[in-house]
Amino acid sequence: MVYENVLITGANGQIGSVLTEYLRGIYGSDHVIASDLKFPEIRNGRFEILDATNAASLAAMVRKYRVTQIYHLAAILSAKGEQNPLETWHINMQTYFNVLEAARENGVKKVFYPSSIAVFGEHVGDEAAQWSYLDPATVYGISKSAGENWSNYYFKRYGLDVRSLRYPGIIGYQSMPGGGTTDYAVDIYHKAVKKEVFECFLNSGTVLPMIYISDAMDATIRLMEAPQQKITVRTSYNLAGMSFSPEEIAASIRKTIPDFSIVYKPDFRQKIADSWPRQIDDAQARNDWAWRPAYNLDKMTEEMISELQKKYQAVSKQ
Ligand code: NAD
Ligand code: AKB
Repeated sequence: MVYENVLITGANGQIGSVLTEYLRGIYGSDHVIASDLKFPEIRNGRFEILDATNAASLAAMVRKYRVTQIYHLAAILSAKGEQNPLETWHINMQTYFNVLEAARENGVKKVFYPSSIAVFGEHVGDEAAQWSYLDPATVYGISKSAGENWSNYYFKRYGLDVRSLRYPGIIGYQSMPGGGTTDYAVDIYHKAVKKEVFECFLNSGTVLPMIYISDAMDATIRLMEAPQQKITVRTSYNLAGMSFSPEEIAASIRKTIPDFSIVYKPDFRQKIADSWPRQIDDAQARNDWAWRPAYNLDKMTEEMISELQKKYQAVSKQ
């Protein structure tokens, strides 16, 4: 049997804390090495402190564990990134160069690179096609679109099997988001379940592309397990789950929590949201590796509320 050894950077984050468990379920706990800048609150399996801006440490980690796949999640997201653009560029690009080089020099078979709907900008219109023009408005989006091109370059020049998705805003109950423009769509469920008024940093009608965490995990695994010949996009695949506005998610929540209340106080993140498309055309992903989302807004809302209610009840019993 051929074993895979998987290294995850930025594993403590919103996606990493969930993806790590998915990958451990597939490859076995001993074969998945989670890493981040510090230890997580709860440690279930192998974990290493790793600052991915440090090329030597990253390469040493790849050699130490004979890594065959890297999931590179470490990054600074859209809203937080605007607070320090040059530092964000440095972190997002240097970590990715270090991953690509460590992979190339040490025989890593596959690399996963998470891109974002943030690669699109004001000229994309309402719906982003797979090959729409990329004119991102944030340093985060600029770094992601540069990263997509580097992925394609390493594939074409060195044959490195880099695969990538343009995730929409990810919504899940397991973890909290870390500084993006779509974060409101997670926070809103926590406030609803805690019976608090939700103050939304976007206008009521701002429609953005989003995806439920289970669908995001499914798409990631499907992409990474697809046969090489099925992968026709080496920059990054468009990926769609659902699209909705704050007033639509609030209405969906009220079907279960009728007295839920929301107020709108848009801040600097409104401008970022306004630069992103409302819809994503993901036909290429559907055709190439049979991607289909399983969740719509109401189905996601039901699961989010029920899981968060269980979580908060368990905490209150402690
Ligand atoms: P997050 O902010 O929750 O987590 C990022 C993690 O990276 C954090 O735990 C942080 O400590 C770590 N990190 C930062 N700098 C690091 C460094 N120098 N070395 C090692 N680790 C470092 O982000 P997330 O939501 O989990 O996103 C993961 C990836 O997916 C990112 O690349 C992000 O751009 C991408 N993505 C996320 C979303 C989303 O909605 N969550 C959407 C599109 C793309
Ligand atoms: C963000 O809002 O920055 C992220 C993303 C869509 O990339 N959630």
